[in-house]
Amino acid sequence: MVEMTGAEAVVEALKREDVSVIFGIPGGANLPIYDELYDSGIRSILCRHEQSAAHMADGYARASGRVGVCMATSGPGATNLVTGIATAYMDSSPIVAITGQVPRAMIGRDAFQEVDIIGITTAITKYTFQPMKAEDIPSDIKKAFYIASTGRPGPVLVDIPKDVQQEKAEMEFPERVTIRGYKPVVTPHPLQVEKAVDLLLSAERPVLWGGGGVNLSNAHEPFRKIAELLMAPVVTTLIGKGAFPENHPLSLGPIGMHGTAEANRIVLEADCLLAVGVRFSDRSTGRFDEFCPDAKIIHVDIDPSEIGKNKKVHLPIVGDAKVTLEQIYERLRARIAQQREDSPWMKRIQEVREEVRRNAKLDSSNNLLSVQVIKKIRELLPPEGILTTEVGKHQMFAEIHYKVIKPRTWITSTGLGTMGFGFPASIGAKVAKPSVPVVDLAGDGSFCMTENSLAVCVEEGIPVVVVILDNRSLGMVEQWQRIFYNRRYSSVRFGSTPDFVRLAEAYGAVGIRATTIEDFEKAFNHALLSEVVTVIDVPVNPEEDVYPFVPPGSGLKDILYGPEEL
Ligand SMILES: Cc1ncc(C[n+]2csc(CCOP(=O)(O)OP(=O)(O)O)c2C)c(N)n1
Repeated sequence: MVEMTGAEAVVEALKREDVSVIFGIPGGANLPIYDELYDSGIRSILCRHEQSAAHMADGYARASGRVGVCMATSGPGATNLVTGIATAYMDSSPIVAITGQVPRAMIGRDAFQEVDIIGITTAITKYTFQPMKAEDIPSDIKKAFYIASTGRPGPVLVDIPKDVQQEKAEMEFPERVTIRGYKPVVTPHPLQVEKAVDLLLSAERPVLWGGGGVNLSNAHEPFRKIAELLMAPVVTTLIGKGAFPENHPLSLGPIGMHGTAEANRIVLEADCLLAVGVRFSDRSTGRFDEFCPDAKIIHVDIDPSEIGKNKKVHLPIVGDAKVTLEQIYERLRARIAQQREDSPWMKRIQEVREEVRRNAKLDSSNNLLSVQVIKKIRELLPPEGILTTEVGKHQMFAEIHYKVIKPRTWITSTGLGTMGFGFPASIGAKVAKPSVPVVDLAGDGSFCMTENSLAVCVEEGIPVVVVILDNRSLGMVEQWQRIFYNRRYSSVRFGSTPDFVRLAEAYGAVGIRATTIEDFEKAFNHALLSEVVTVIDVPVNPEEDVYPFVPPGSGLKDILYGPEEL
């Protein structure tokens, strides 16, 4: 037991969690904590907007696999975090958000900068804490980190009234915490594993489907080994890119609205689907009733509430993806006599690939500057380099054309689809992995939402590279208005956009404009070596559209290869 203030206890508890960096903005209600941070040795990155602070913590978490921490004051500071917290929640990213609250006696009295952030975030956090006594802080923070990082990861909020931060108490820092009613099941039931092995062995057309859960539990190796043993093609979700190397011969890429044509075609032909750490989101499956109609579906997930939520499955397995896949692999290996290299299934996959290639004649996307830039980034960025994206057409182009080779090198907002996420997330990723190059692929609309984080990069010496595919419009929405609303462009074209080169320079960053692929290559190589954040503005044609795609409300089989089919 040691006597200290609540604020001292917060910082001590963070140190005990090995927190080396926090992203945030101070204000009246969290000043005691910021005062303790002053000489704590923890790096405190001063953000320019709390939304970005939460995205930075999220990017840090996704790149490193550790918990990211963000901080805000009460009221508007706390509400500004909300989009970032919801983004992390939808993509199961472990962050701890610490907010200041008005003093206890003022709660519920409409005090200055008071907001019920616990009430507001209950639906978008895994859990929330509001310590009402200073002595509760050490265990509440310990629990917050434990809950955020175990089971299905997610955001946890700790809201601390200002006078609790100032109060002195005898503190006890627990080494371990147990929480009643919270016991994530890590080890799968052996009978279910055995049944999965039976199903996979009796399948003629098995497909593996990897989601964010494979990345979160670092299950890449057993996932790959099962695919190779079964000679089964692998598809992923959008967030699951990186679960399996996309340059592997068995990889077909992601399924879904903007998945690859071959992945969308083949998954529907499966007679057995091993779905790992996916949530069967409508964006991936299209119409639920038309998704994999003939397949026996095995669903592995650590979160039991995911099982059967959107799609009935034949074999649920609750467990950690890595532990479960390792067990499935061991049992499969013991029972497989020979690999199925020239099975009819492998021949069929080849056939579909060739057919898609022929159809791709309709798809002019290979000639588009956006796609050329994305392929060039892949060519020039080492496999361990990290790409974050914003949300829009550029993201969907990247979903199809950017091959993710290594785990945790692809960071994008999939569940919430948050514009303005990618740039701050790239900053968090670079802080987590300073020695690897980090690039944010942006649309001009998205970048304008959080561009003020350029100041953070310059001040803190965080040299990320931002590539803007600049179509001077809200491109994704414009494409939909072009296709589904008869070219009635309602509030999607920007009459005025900043000159991004001069905008970057105004912040003390480097700005470069590239109008050809050759210019881009030069600018990008230069940016990779730069010690200052660089913004490369690439003007592109607003009418470069993303194909193939599955229209909303359709099944995956209704994929469109090009505008000719509309
Ligand atoms: C915060 C937020 N607001 C609105 C949307 C809806 N939305 C989805 S894509 C998009 C356009 C994105 O434009 P831009 O960032 O320029 O990328 P582009 O599509 O042009 O590549 C919009 C407005 C969103 N996803 N997020």
